[in-house]
Amino acid sequence: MELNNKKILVVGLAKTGVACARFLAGRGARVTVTDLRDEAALASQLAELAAWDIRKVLGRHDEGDFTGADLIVVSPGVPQDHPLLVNAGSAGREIVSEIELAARFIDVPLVAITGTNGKTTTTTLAGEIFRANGYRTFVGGNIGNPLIELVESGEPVDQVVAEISSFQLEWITTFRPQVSALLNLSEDHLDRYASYQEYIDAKLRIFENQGASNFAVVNRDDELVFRYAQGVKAQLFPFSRRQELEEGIFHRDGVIVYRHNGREECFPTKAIRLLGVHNLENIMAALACALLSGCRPDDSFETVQGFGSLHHRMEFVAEVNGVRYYEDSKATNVGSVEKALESFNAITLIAGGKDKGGSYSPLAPLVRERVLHLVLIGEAASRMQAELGHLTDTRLAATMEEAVALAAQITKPGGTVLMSPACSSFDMFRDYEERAQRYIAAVKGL
Ligand code: UMA
Ligand code: ADP
Repeated sequence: MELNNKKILVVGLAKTGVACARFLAGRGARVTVTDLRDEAALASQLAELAAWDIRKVLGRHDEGDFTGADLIVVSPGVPQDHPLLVNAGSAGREIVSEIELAARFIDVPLVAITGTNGKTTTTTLAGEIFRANGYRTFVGGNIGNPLIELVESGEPVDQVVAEISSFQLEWITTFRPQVSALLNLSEDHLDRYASYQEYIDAKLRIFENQGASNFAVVNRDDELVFRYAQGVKAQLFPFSRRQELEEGIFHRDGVIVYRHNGREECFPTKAIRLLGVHNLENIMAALACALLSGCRPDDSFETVQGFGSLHHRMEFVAEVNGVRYYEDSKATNVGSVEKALESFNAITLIAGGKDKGGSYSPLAPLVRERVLHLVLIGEAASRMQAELGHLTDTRLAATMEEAVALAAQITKPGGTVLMSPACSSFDMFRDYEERAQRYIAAVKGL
């Protein structure tokens, strides 16, 4: 792809925009970056671009920049139906996402992992497995470091493992992973998509350009995933916790069994440190991606056994007065909270935050069965109260500190206090990490 002297517009100047602008300018493109935030808000991003000759349009977007560009590179946070993008598309401008741009310059095999939940855990684990097998591996994508950073650095690698979000898939045209994995589907990001179907369709694009020489690793137990998987062109490689498979990877009686082309490998799960049934699914998906790519079973499984849980995903914080406190700040949708509730009994659940527009009612059976007290915070509190409040003792709290203090007062010894919000954090916190830190500090202060 020739970039020299091309007129390229980068939309959004956060992590993705900075990395793309730098890469493109380095390849001789005439780059304009534009962001709705102003210069003051973007001081640190601008400092990163100081050495480059890049035009900036900040605090607004100008239509002429869109219609006049040879190529537009869109950050994931910019909605696909933005009128200026729609107009530019109609005017025949080429529009790509950062993963599409990066993939055009990546010539080593790519494993791409998506799904509503478990992406980061599975991507991190798969990356570790490849490394343990001696592959020089770049792990990136939605996990936090754009793939274009790899291309910009020119670092030699043998394998890329990418966490991929629905937003990043919106503007792909040729993005074609050797192995794609779809872990699960449940409602999320309905503040961005007009319907659940639109979100699902974006996710399914991970398989769009794959062919018969590629693999699609899919959750056999997730009805929606498996139904849509029937349409893919890649070779289907299912994983299942519930059923034995002729071709695929499944769990039965404490053993993970991998079957491919008549070969079978068995891995006993006894010594695995990652807890929870959902993590069994993440492990099977990561193993499938690695083994289908040529990793060795023994080194791969050794890595699985040594892998502990990532921060802010059902993490134990402390025991105070006989009550155990857990922190699951990364649970930003209903699907992830379901898994957390399935893991404990006698729960005081602290939930709420920025509402993403989905329904909370899928939580009703578990709330009725396992949640003794529900403490709600944030913008979503009133809607959650309306949908779930009648099922259990429900209270409102103004801050995280107040929520923890209240939970400590009402939870009996032997119980569990779980912060698993089902919402994003941006109404009260900078991000999910700050939300976690505030909860941990409040618990430690008890
Ligand atoms: N903006 C505009 N015009 C608009 C809308 C937004 O100019 O109409 C600007 C915003 O002011 C902002 C920028 O565009 O400055 C948006 O940047 P961004 O949100 O794309 O932020 P990045 O830092 O580039 O982060 C993105 C991903 N963000 C999102 O998908 C929202 C990061 O995923 C990802 O780690 C990073 O690229 C590197 O690939 C975050 C995320 O929340 C962690 N992802 C979602 C999730 O996991 O649920 C999908
Ligand atoms: P993602 O990157 O997709 O957000 P994470 O691995 O960061 O996934 O986990 C996010 C949340 O989802 C955490 O609360 C975690 O406990 C939960 N989770 C992890 N894996 C799964 C899974 N396979 N199914 C449902 N929930 C999961």
